[in-house]
Amino acid sequence: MKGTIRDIMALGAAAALALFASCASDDSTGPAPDDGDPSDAGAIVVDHACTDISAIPDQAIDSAKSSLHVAYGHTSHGSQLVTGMTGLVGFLGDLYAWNNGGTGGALDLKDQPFSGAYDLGSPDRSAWAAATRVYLDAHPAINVVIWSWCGQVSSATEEDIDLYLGLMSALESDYPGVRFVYMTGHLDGTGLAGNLHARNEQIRAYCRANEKVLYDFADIETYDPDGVWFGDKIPNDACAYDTDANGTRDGNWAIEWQNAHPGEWYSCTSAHSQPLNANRKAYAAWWLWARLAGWEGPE
Ligand SMILES: [Ca+2]
Repeated sequence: MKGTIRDIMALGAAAALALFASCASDDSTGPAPDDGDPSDAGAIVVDHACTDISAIPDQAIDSAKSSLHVAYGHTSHGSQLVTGMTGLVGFLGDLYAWNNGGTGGALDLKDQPFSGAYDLGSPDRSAWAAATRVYLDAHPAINVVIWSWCGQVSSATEEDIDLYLGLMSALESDYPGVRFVYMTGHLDGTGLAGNLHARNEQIRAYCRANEKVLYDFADIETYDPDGVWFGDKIPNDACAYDTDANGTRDGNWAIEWQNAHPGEWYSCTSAHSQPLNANRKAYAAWWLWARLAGWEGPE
């Protein structure tokens, strides 16, 4: 199985390059030349603009289910992806089925399969990388590895993030048949002037410059489904924000949107947050899986 995903990605290299800055298909300059270098597949950035699950063709969902074998390490915040994905099956049907092993045509997603580490910062900032190597060596069919943060980006130094990025890149070098998905850290209410934002920007810049795969957790939870941005309103992981710029959070965009749009979202577990946030994490997760399986994005 090794190399499968890379091969698929190479086929879509030109389109992927054109899409690297955004999920939307805004390719007005034509496809970039494909020089045949599989390392030139381009960045995949999955952010708030990648939350329209209806834009993902069923065929792309099926391709993800038939070709991907995902290992996902996370703690509570990161669980939003999988609790959202579980709820999604009840909301939109078995097309979006997933389980450990991929039985019945479902996506094969190993939830928390790693030993010795819990997330990107627990028990320390490097144990996850060692745990990943042990796991991959014993499970060569895995072709996607994704790890989330708990709150450790908030307290990270620039050097801490450099360590993360370096460990990820080393894994990519040593396991060329595996796609490694980077993540930003969840919102913490410190706003655009906070350390979290600076460190997330560091992760984003690195991923774009080095054509990585990024699931932009913080960006996804900074917008409501209508595209309204709350980034300058000190939003936190619960989707609470400051409606009147007095420095105190007094609104909640997810609860407000849920109340205004009955039937357009589904109830599900959403650790530290509202169901809508996990809904959108699930939509973006499927966008990620589809892109990793070769989907080039919406027409
Ligand atoms: Ca306020």
